[in-house]
Amino acid sequence: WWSGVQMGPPDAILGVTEAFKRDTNPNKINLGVGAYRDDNGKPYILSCVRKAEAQIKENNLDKEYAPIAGIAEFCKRSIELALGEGSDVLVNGLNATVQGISGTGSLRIGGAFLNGFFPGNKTIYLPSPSWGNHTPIFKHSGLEVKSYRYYDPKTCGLDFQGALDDISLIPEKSIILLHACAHNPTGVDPTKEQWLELSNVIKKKNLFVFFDMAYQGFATGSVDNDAFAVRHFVKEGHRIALAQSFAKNMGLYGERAGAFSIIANDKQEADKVMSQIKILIRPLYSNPPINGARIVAQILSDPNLRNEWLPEVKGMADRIISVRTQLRENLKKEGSSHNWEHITNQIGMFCFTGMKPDQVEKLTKEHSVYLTKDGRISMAGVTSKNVEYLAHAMHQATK
Ligand code: PLP
Ligand code: TYF
Repeated sequence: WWSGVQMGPPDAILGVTEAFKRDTNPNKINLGVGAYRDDNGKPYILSCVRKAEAQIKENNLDKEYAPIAGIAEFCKRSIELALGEGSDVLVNGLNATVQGISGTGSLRIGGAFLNGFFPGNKTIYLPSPSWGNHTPIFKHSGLEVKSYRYYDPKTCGLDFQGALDDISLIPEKSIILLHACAHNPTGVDPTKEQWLELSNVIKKKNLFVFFDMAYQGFATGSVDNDAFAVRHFVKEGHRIALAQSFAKNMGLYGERAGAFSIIANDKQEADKVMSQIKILIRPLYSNPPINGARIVAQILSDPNLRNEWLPEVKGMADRIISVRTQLRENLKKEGSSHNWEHITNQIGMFCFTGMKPDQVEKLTKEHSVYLTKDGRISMAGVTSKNVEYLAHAMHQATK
């Protein structure tokens, strides 16, 4: 039956880890996948997560199926984290929120809902570049995928004028995807003033906004700061879609805890939307996994655990900010003549280094430093122990 099946290429991001594992160089560094590591290069389990797990265990809960829309307390706490306590949307019940299979699954439910019910132009405009999985997720959902300018390779920063120009050319009633904070892969976010302008332009064009918030807390270390764009757009009357992930900010990668929300005009509309999202979920996977959602709900609803969580997210963000500085300093020490300012200007988990494909190849082949071909490095894999080696390798590959 399958003799006609061709071998597919490895995943552009996860394939990097496979290559890394095959390398026997003891100095090898994996800066491919965006997963947080502590300063010893080890996966990090938050202490609030350990405590939540212990509390959950004590409660001796059963393993019954979750409802189609997931664990209610998880959904309520997730959207509250995004919009802020006391948000009008929550007070008036305007949100239809379901638990998704982490950020990816939440984006996919959103894609399915928009494909089924969006009354406008079923095309989603992504920033260029965007997370590599966005295009296949939305194509798989049946949407058409196009892009708008976002990143300027000349400055390794935001091409704000290019973005405004391209957005003003998007047909009215289309869908636009925005990274809520800590843009992946570039680490380049709009400033607060630029968000205000984007909100105005997008409103004028009557575009529907789909926010992808996979890094709340990871950009600045504050979950409230990082929700600025989402909260501002909602305050300005945008009726948004939102995908959330707890993979990064709670270190729950494999638990697959996330949420998808639609903000509707009124409670009746929200209820109708909710009913249709459930009908879409049922044949996809029936209902979501319970463990990660229980952990998230426990942390967000217990004031002690929540107060333990917030500094732990900040701790992760701060460590990344600190290794950015260390990397820049070490490149200077190496004598690199390039301008590496963007390493510290960019934020979140990634640095879009501006290294060209041949330099990336050199870095991997000659120095066993693994990263994606676009020159993105996951800063979360840089430590005080490997930063010198990394700077040396980057200097050798780029001089
Ligand atoms: N969206 C963006 C921009 C991401 O970078 C990621 C993860 O890297 C995700 C969504 C979703 O990740 P997950 O499905 O693990 O929550
Ligand atoms: O590093 C990145 O950009 C992500 C990481 O299920 C990732 O692609 C890996 C696995 C996954 C979701 C995201």
